[in-house]
Amino acid sequence: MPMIPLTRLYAILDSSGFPDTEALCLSARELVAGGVTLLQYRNKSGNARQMLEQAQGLKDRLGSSVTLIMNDRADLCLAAGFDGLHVGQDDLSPAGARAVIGDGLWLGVSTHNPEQLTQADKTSANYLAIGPVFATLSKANPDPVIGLDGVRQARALTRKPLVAIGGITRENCRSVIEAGADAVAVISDLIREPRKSAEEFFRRLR
Ligand code: 3NM
Repeated sequence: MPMIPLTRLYAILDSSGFPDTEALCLSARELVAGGVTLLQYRNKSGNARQMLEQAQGLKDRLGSSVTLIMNDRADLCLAAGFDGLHVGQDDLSPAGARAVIGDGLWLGVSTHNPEQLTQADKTSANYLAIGPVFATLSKANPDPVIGLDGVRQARALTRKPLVAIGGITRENCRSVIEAGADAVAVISDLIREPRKSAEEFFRRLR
C-alpha cells in the first residue's frame, strides 16, 4: 500500500456533538479555515439515510480541499464519494473493508493494544490508530488507557503512519507526537472553537 501524507492533526467530527447537519458543516468549515485537511465523519447513533445525508453535506461544502474519511461504513464511504474509510475492531475486518472500497481509497484501522496493532500492521491499512492515549469521554466503553508509553510501544511495532487518539488536547498533543505518533486524532478539544483550536494545534505541533 502506498504511504499516505498524514498531517499532524486529524480532526474527527462526531455527529453527536451537533444539533443538525448545518451545525456540523459549519464546524467543518471552521476547521478547514483553521488549516485542517484531514477530517473524519463519525456517527455512532444515526440511521444510514441520515448519515449519508450528512456525509454528502460535508462533501458538497468542503469539496476537494479536504481528505474525507468515513467511520465504520464502507457502503456510505463509497456512496458519499469519500476518500477513505476508518474501521474499528468490531467493524468490517481490514480485508473485508478493502474488498468493498478497492485499492484507491485510504483505509485506517483502530487498535488498542500491541497484539491488535501487530495484526493490523499485516493488513492493507494505510495508517493505524492507537488509543485511548488518555482518558476520553467521547467513546462508549473505551479500552484501557495506554498512556505515552503505549504510544512509544506502538511506534516500535509498525512503520505505517501512526495516529494517536483519546483525550488528546492542545495541552498534551506535543508529548504524543514526541512519543512517536505521526498524527493526533481529536474530537472534544476541537468542538468549542474549531478554527482557533485547530490553529493552536498546528502551532504546537510544528
Ligand atoms: N476512539 P476525544 S478514543 C473515537 O481508543 C475514539 O480508539 C478511541 O475523542 C480509541 O478526542 C476515541 O474527545 C475518542 O478524546 C476520541
